[in-house]
Amino acid sequence: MQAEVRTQDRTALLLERHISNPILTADDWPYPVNSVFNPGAARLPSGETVLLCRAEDRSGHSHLCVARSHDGVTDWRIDEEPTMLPDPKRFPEDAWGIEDARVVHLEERGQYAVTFTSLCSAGTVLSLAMTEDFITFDRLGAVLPVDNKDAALFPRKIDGRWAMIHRPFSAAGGGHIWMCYSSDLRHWGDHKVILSPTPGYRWDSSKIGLSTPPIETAQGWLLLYHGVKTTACGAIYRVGAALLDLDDPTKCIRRGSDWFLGPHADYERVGDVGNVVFPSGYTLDDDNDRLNIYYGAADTSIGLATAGISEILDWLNRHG
Ligand code: BMA
Repeated sequence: MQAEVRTQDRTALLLERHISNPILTADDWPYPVNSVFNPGAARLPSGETVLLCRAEDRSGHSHLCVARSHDGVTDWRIDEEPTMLPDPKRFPEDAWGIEDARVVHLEERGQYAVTFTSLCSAGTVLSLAMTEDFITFDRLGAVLPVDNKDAALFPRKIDGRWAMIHRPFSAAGGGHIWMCYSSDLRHWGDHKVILSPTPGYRWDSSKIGLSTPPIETAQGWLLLYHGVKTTACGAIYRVGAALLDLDDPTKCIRRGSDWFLGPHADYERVGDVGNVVFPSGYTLDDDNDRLNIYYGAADTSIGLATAGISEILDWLNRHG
């Protein structure tokens, strides 16, 4: 995929924003929505890119909607109606909407695992659904109770069990990134904190949470995560990286000291929630190195940024 630098900003050295950004907005939708952002992503065996987008309707609640494209940038074919609506009759935790899907291909099962947040008066709940075609979804219900979000599975079992990253809210100090394990995808245990907000008034001091699902590399699991800094004008959401041990991902081998993608372009600075970049999905090019990172921009539209895995690992070596 060809990407071009749109602006020579401070973050463009590692990640290149696509010249067509934002690549998807509410204006592209075939039915009325307020905003589209925070998509899960997958590349199908046919090479087609599928985004499972969060669409917020004019009630203020969100649902998930599929957009497909052959090149992952243009000519999106968007489902004419919401693809996955909240289903509060079967899943009362959906009462206030569903949002922020992360998509992971589980080769062993021939399925995609979709983790997403369900919202209700009790709080935010982690839900899981399985799909093979992004048309029908088999919902497994709530897998972790309130208050939790920003979850994704690992694409393969680790030591014989499925593994998942999640982010419970902590009244004691923002959000920390945790891991847990399951034999059947329904019952999760052995929870352990793997990354915490950095102490001090730094870019990731208020809270952190998973961005895209973990990416397997020869050096370890590459984890992109968002960090939040709270300022007098509200929160700033930026993105950094860490590397987890391949055999035991609860061990962090290296963590970047700085962020490498932050709100800079107008569409990231200004929107329903300004100063937010929120990557939630990626696809990999045929060279097995170039990442296409799809992100929510200012909780309003969808942006695309590309980077080489080798470049991010090299950056981590220098900034870890
Ligand atoms: C987080 C999530 C995201 C959102 C972000 C910025 O807590 O709710 O869905 O994009 O805040 O508003």
